[in-house]
Amino acid sequence: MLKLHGAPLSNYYNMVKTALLEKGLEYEAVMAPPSQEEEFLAKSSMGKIPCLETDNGFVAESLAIIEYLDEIQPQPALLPADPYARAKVRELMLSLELYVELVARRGFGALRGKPVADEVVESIKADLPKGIAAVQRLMKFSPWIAGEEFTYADLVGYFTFTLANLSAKANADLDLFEQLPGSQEWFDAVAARDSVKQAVADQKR
Ligand SMILES: N[C@@H](CCC(=O)N[C@@H](CS)C(=O)NCC(=O)O)C(=O)O
Repeated sequence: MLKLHGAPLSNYYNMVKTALLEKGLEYEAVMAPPSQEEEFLAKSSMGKIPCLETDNGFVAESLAIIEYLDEIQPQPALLPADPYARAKVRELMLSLELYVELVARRGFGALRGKPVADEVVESIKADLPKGIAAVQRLMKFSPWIAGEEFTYADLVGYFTFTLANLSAKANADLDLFEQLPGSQEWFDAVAARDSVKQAVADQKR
C-alpha cells in the first residue's frame, strides 16, 4: 500500500494528501518531520516532506508525486485530457510554487513571531507582486482555477494560498484575495470539498 510520509502541518503534505483522497487511493500516513538525517535523505533527497513510499521505492516533490498518482489511478482525472490544457495546468502549478509560494516562504518566520531581515522583506515586496501578476494571467476562476474542470491546480492553489497569504500580509501588506479578484469564491469552493475538509480537520488534531 502507498505510504505518505510527512505531517499535516505542511501545506505540501496536504496537496498530496488531498490528491490521494480525491483519487480514492488507499494509503497509510507515516508521521515524519523534515530531516537532514541520511536515512531520511535516502527517501527525500532534500530532506523535505512529503514523500511517498511506493512498492518501487520513494518519490519526493509534491508535483512529481501527484503526477505519479494520476498515472497509477487515472480516474477521476485531475489533469485535463487535452495536452495543451494539461500543460497550462502544469504551468499554473509551477508558477504558484516558484513565484508565489517560494517568495512568500522567505518570510514565513513572521508567522512564527520571528524577525524577518529587512533585505528579505524588501525582496518579498519586490518579487511577490510579480508572482501574483504572473499567476493572475493564468488563473481562470470559471469556476475552477484553471477553467471548467477541477484539477490538481485547485489543490496546489488552495494550499499555496493558505500560508502564502499570511506571509504576503505580514511582510508586504498584500492580501492575495484582494489582489486576485474571484479568488475568494474559488477558495471557498475548494474548501468545501470533502478531501480538503478532511485535511484541514486533521491539521487541527
Ligand atoms: N518542493 C517541495 C517542497 C516541500 C517543502 O518545502 N516542505 C516543507 C514542509 S511544508 C519542508 O519539508 N521544509 C523543511 C526544509 O525545507 O528543510 C515539494 O513540492 O514537496
